[in-house]
Amino acid sequence: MALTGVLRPGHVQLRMLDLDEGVRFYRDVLGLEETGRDAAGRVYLKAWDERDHHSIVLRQADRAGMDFFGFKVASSADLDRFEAELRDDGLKTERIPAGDLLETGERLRFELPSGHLIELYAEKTFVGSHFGQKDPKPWTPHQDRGIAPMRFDHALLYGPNVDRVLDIFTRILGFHLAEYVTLPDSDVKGALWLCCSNKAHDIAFVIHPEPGKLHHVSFYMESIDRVFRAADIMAAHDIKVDIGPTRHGITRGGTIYAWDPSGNRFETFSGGNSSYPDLPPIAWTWEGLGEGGGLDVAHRTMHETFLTVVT
Ligand code: M3P
Ligand code: FE
Repeated sequence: MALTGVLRPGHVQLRMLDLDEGVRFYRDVLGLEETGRDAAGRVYLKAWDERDHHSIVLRQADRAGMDFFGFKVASSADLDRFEAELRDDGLKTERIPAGDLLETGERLRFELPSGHLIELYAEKTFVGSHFGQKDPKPWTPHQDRGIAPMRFDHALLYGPNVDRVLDIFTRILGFHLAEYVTLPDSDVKGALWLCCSNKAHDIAFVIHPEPGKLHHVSFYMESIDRVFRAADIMAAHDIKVDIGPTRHGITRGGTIYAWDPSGNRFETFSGGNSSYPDLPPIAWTWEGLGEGGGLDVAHRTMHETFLTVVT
C-alpha cells in the first residue's frame, strides 16, 4: 500500500450550546446521517460517501469549539510507533480505551503545542454507504438530502507555536507541507496547509495567541454547483454566512464559510488542487493571502473575521 501511517481525517468532536438545535442543523440542514448516540448523550453522524461509523460527534457544552480531531492510521502497530516517537519528542500521550467513542478502537491522544488535542486510532466499524460495496448504484436519495457533503474533509485550527506543529506533523506523523503563508515582512511561516494524502490538505493551522481554537471544520462537496446549491439552502434556513461562495487562491478550492447555530464556523469546499510529498510547498506572502486572493479570489481582500472570529 502506498498510503501508510496516518491515512485520513477520521473525526472531530464539536461542542454545541444547544445539542438539539445542533443535531437539527448537522442532520437536517447540512444533511449528515445520524449513526448513534452514547450514554454520555453524544450524537454521532456521518456524510453520505463515508463508510466508517461516524466522522462528526456533537456534545452539549457551555462554550462552542472543538474537543479533539482524530486521524485514522493503517494499523495498531502505527499507534505504538507514533506513541514512542511523540514521547521521545517530549509530548505527553494518553491511551483512551476502545469503545469510549462508539464503534471506535483504542485512541492515542496528545496535545499539540498549539493547544489542540489530536488523536490517532486504527479501528472504527465499517458501516458502509447506501451504495453498497458490490455493483454500487450511481445515485441514492441520501446525497440530495440537505447540503449533503460527501465527507468531512479537514479543519483549520488557530493557536500558538505553529513552527513546532509543522515539525511534529512533518518529522513524526509523515505529513508534507502543501502551502504556507509567511507573516508580514518576515519569512516566519504563520499559516500551514498540511497533508497526509494527496488532497489539497488534511489539516491547517494559523498562528494565534489563544491556544486550542477552531477556525472551521470543512465538508467536501462534489462540485462548485453543489457549493452554490449549499448557498441556497443556507439562505433558505437563515444560516449566517461569513465568506463566499468564492474560491480560495490557497488550495484553489471553491468555498463558503458559514456558522452553525453555536457559532462554530463550517466550510462547504469543492475541488482544490492536489499535492505530493516530493513537490515543494506553494509559498504565499501576507499580502498574497489578502490582496493576492489567497483567502478570497473574487474579492482579493483580507476579511477581518478570518483573523478574529474563532471558537
Ligand atoms: C481552505 C481552508 C485560506 C485558504 C483556505 C483554504 C484560508 O480550504 O482551509 O479554508 O486562505
Ligand atoms: Fe478549509
